[in-house]
Amino acid sequence: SPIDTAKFVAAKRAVDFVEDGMRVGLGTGSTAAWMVRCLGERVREEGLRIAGVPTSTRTAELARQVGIRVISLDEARWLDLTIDGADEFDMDLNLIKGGGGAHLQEKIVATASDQMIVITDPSKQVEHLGSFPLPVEVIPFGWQTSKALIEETLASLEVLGQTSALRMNGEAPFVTDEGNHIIDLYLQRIGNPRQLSMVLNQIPGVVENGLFIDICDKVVIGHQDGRVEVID
Ligand code: DER
Repeated sequence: SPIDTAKFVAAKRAVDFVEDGMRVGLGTGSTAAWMVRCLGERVREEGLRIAGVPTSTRTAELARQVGIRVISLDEARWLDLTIDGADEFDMDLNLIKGGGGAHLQEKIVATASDQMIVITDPSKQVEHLGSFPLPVEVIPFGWQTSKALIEETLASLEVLGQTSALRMNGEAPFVTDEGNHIIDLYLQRIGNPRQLSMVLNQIPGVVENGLFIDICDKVVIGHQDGRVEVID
């Protein structure tokens, strides 16, 4: 499909930045899955010697399937490069991530990397973050209280929307790789993402939010006609 072509060309371009001997953070989502497949091809065909640190169990499984040596973040300690997708990016290269429910490990791995490259298609580019619901990971204990505290906090911040919802997986609450829940915030437009990210993470029960501020170094945009743009 055209959108798959856009994701594929972005993923393939990003894999060109991977050098022999690197420790690479492997993102989660459909665009990141194309990246893992392209990286596996380079390992098999060029004998590229890299170690991959996955950001979810499903990425770990795919990486092993395509022949990438998978190690834990604790074994790697620091990474040379992380390549991951995003749900939105603005012109400051700030992101909303977490659409796939993996933003906690993704943010830890991206922060432990010398460089983060985000692979996207044009639908992810926005003037202001916030049209995509902002994921906030909360521990299961007292999650309804956490949700209420989050909404109370929103009233005092520069956001247009004030509603939130527990993310479901069918009839049951969605559960992350760490066994936590996700509250999606419908903010419409985030005026001050840096402030919002800090305030959210101060709320008891909140583990991490999906705003990536000053973490992304380069955005690769794939187009369905095969063109690729790199913004940094
Ligand atoms: O959950 C995530 O953070 C994913 O990276 C998401 O932001 C992008 O997923 P996609 O590549 O399937 O659109």
